[in-house]
Amino acid sequence: MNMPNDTRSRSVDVVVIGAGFAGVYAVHRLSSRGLSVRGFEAGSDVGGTWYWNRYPGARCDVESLDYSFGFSDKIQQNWDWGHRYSFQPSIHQYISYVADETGARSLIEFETSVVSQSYDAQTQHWTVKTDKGELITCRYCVMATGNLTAPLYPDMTGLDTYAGEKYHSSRWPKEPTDFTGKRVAIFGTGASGVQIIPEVAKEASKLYVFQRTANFSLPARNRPLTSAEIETVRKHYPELRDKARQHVFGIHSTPEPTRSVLELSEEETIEQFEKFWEIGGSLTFQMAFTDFMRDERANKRLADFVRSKIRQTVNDRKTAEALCPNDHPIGAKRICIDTGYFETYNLPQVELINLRERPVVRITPKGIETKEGLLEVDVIIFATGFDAITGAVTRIDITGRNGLKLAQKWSERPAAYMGIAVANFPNMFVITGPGSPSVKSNMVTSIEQHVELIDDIIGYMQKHGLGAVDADEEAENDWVDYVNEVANKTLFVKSDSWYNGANVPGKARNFVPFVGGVNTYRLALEAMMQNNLKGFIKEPLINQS
Ligand code: NA7
Repeated sequence: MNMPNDTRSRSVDVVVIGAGFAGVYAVHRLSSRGLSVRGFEAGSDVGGTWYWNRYPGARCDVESLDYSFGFSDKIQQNWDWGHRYSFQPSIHQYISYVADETGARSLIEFETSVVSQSYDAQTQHWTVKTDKGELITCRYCVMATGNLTAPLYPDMTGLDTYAGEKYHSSRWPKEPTDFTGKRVAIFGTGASGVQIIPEVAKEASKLYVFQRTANFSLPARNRPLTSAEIETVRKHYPELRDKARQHVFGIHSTPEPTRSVLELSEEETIEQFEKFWEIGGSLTFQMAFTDFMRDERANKRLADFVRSKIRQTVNDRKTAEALCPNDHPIGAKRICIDTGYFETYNLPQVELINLRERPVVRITPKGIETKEGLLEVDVIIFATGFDAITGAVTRIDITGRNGLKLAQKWSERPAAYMGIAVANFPNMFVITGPGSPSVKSNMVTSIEQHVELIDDIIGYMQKHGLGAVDADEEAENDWVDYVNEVANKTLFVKSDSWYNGANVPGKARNFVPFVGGVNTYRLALEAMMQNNLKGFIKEPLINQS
């Protein structure tokens, strides 16, 4: 074992790549085991998603009292959440506090990206290279690279010639932006666009929203938390965290559904949905009934209800129709939650451009040319999403056994055994990787689960004198088949979305997250551990002296 926690060392036990929730906890947890750990982070601070996505209006769509770590009672007792759904600055402050409180920050090198890593089977070690040219050897690589990290920019003719300001939602500057009096165009009406649009509309003299696909969005009804709510949760954190761990989505605030919406009459359904609409949030709806994602008739009830709300809210009929999603079941793309999104289209300065009818011909130095002429703008905002789940991993040049490249392996199907280990890439662990609940769960619960699993696997290896563990290819294939089988029984597969890679030109089409639930997944992981790392090939430690 190397010198514990020596950040100057060129050889450590573990390299952790990324310093969001996953990286910070992994650094803390594995260094607490006595391993020497070094973290690398491209940004200048911890936070990951909550460091990069600092656009106006950025907030979480999971409730604050759920979206937090349970591993330290001191941390959960000390932290004060302000709102039902936290804003980006508050989540960023929280993860900074966790990094300081645990001491993880001192083991992380910032503004340093890992560019490549390769495995040497003779030594059972990885060699990791950073963009500063440094080489680090380590036994374990933990990919805490995040699921929504690698931003996508549209490939538009003439984009390079544009002379105005350009922003991507996920690469927002640290300095405050001010769009007062400016003509702004925004591309993208996913979760990020839906949050940005009402904020920018308050400042801009003109806002053009370029929409390719209309999205379902529900009101967040965000509000400050009361001290009584906070105190109740504080008192019961241990039970609530346990409840979250056993919950299909990994949350404690909303119990699991037990009945079908089809048991209700049409009138009862509307009455119930109206109540949920007032409560706000998307899980309020999604956790109420068992069959929204399993039965097209159930799904249509909710989709029709939301479409009727859009028509009631948006004054201009043509705009309202264009905003009504009609090409995918509700929930098959992530449902947005918003604050005044549809209402924004009633403002005189806001104009929706339906790209299906009015595509972009080219970008010019002055603005955006559609077939109906040039729209001059001072600012273009891209809220065009990510090469999700796999993108942040495959953008690193990763070489496993026998020269196998991870990007090549995943070009056909992004396979990982139990969503965490990739065959032929021994001792490399992908936190919330493909085939784990990841983005179809409360990310913080899933991150804790994976970090603790990695810690347990390493503990097992140390106890049994193992130098490497590698996912068995057959076990990996069986797991991916199972993930697909579970998804194919749902309506999640009935859309072109970033869940299945459809948003990235040329990317393999596979439904990537495990949608069988955090609870089911937990049982599978426990069975794997109880069966002595079933599905892993175990190699004894090669003595290097
Ligand atoms: P999303 O959900 O991937 O949304 C991206 C949006 O950008 C979506 O509306 C896309 O339309 C649109 N898009 C992408 N490329 C283009 C081009 N070339 N032209 C026009 N419009 C385009 O990313 P977000 O950042 O909003 O949210 C990601 C997740 O973060 C979210 O689900 C939460 O979990 C948090 P499309 O639907 O592909 O037609």
